[in-house]
Amino acid sequence: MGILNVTPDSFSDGGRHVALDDALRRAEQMLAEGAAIIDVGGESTRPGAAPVSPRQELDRVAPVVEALVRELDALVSVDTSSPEVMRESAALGAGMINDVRALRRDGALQAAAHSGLPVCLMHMLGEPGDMQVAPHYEVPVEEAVADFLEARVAACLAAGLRPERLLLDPGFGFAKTVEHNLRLLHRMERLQALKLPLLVGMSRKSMIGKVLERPVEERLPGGLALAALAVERGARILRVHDVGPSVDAINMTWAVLQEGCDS
Ligand code: 7PJ
Repeated sequence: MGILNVTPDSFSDGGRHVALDDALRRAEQMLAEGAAIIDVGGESTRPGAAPVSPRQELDRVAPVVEALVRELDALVSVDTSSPEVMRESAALGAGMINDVRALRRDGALQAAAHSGLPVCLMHMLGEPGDMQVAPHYEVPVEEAVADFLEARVAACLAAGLRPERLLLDPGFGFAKTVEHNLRLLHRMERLQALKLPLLVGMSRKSMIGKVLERPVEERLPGGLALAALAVERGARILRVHDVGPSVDAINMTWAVLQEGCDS
């Protein structure tokens, strides 16, 4: 899954993909490098980011979703928590909803259920504005994440979403210290007990910056190591900025994991 930010303030490619043409070209490149899904986001969820209105978000996202579907026939995921954006994107041909708030906003469960689209449910506590203030869990972080996601799956099923349409994401970097993130990845097999496909996003995140002391533009090698470990621990979709190198890391990891499988 290649990341296409259409926010003016996304932290690692801030403002560069606001123009529709740029967005299309960037998506085309990610598809050529092996992305299967393009994740379009119009709300910055980086720590401390200011909230945007659904109208603002829709103005940023809708033209990009429409163009990606029409011109590139791409499988488009929409990174949104807003029911309005979910509804409009589904009407424009989006193929997936990616919600960092796991459909907790008013009306989101209903909008997602009505869309008929697959949905990725991500773990986060609080809101982007305050989530990194002092993340704290009463139980081991992997248990807290598993319990949260299990409850969200139950809410989805009660709202009429089918289990085949759900994916889960531990939410690396969302209301988590670097220690939480490392532990969560190390113990990600715990989430396989929920028996749903796992999606993870660690590309260029501050957990890499903190461990390696690297600025955002020097985090690719660290990110590839995390990608390999995530695949080994059950991740089946990786949300990344650097598609080509990630595809190689994933395919190499997969070749090792498949060794002996058909003998
Ligand atoms: C994630 C996301 C993630 C999912 C962002 C960033 C922050 N969606 N949207 N998982 N992160 N599913 O890319 O650094 O980890 S925005």
